Amino acid sequence: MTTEGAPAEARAVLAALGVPAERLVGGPASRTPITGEKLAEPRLADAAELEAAIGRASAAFEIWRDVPAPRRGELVRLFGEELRRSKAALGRLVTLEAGKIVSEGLGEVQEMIDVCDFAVGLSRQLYGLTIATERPDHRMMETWRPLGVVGVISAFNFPVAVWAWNAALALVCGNAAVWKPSEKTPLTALATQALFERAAAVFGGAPEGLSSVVLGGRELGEQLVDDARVALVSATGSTAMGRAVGPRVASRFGRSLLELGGNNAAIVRPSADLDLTLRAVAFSAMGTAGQRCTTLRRLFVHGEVYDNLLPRLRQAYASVAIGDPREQGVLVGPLIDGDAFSAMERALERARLAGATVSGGERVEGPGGAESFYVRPALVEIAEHAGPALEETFAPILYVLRCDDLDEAIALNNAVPQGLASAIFTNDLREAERFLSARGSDCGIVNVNIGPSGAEIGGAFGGEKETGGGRESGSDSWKAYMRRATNTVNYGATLPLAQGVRFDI
Ligand code: UN1
Repeated sequence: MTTEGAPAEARAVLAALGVPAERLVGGPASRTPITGEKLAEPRLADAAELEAAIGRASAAFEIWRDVPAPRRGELVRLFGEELRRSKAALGRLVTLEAGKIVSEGLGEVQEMIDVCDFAVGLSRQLYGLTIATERPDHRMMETWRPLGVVGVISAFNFPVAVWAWNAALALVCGNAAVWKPSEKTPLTALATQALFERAAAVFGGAPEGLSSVVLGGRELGEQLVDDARVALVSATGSTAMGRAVGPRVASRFGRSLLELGGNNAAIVRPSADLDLTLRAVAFSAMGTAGQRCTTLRRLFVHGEVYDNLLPRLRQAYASVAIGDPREQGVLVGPLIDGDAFSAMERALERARLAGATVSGGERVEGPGGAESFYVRPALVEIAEHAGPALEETFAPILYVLRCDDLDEAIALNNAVPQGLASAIFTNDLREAERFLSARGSDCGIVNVNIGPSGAEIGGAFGGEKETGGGRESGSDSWKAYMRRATNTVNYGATLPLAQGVRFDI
């Protein structure tokens, strides 16, 4: 497989996926983190273009909400087909644009396909309840209705899958979608939109503007957030971003679905299967170069197994293959940019000053010289749960702390502002159940004997506290994309009032 010519390859893939060449000129340079080379210059949208996109989406919604849900599912099914056909090409573009290793680039597209399949099934299962009523000859039920325009703001690290979680559900639920992707990953967004348009052409009759993408920066995001026609803003990114978005949407009584930062932990107990633990920790902490919101960032290891696990972990950190993510065997690709590297350096410096033992963390030579940022993942042994360990640094840093007492380990798991993902490694049923219980982990994702990252799409995805509280993807997350109407129907000839109230005129 070629390890050169990222710009040429990206251009070829974009053309094959149907992105018109004129979309790729006239804007700021978009670069690959693999080498730092420019891939294209996609033109950004201005305020008027976003205004028009929301207008088209609003008009599309008025048509789409009347299309029967299983028929809406057909469009999503066709989109899933396009994704299957173009999995290799789009996965490759994810690698080129976000720097993910090949199998993770493909995995990201698979996650899109999976959520399309899920949404297609869902399109025949948007169930409401029938509820017992206290009045004779009455029927009470709830029905779920489409919301309107859904604004999707997505992050660079899952440049297309997280949009697909939102869009696939939003569409089968009868909504229109407007997408503002990360400024760092515009090309995969344009390619995804082109595939969506192919599916819409095969479908025939999808209203124009049903799903669109607008490229731009913070101001464009703010405009999307503030527009009263956008019924739901689903935003994935930093807690700082969510802190800005949430109140703005709330102030106009819009809905928001926030999927923000995580500072995810795992607890290792004496009975843990250490081979399995090692592999799970390695993937969760070093995979995607530590740039998943579910990345394992803190590890609490029981003293009885500490001196067995840690040398093996240090060895894994010292030997993991880092480099060009297109190369076979490489497991850790580049950080997204120099800012990510600086943030990592700052966190490690603070840890060192606080007396931590740091292995790894140094810059590693990559294919692109100074313009790309490859690092050895850092294993940071700390004596105290403090300092940078309490913060989410979007880079591969794993803080390790010895902790014997399970209650204390659970308290530490919960002692950060975020509440996304967590795990325990144990073969002790009582410990596992305690971690899963109401007194256990306070996160949205609580696992046993698998790491905190790499969730399947069938479960509801998201977390508590500063993670934002939203749930996307599986289970009943679809309800966030609909409004519930409670309907009471009187099929009798009298008018009995609830609670026995009399009002005889
Ligand atoms: C994210 O990092 O924003 O569970 C999403 C996981 C992936 C999704 C991560 N399925 O790690």
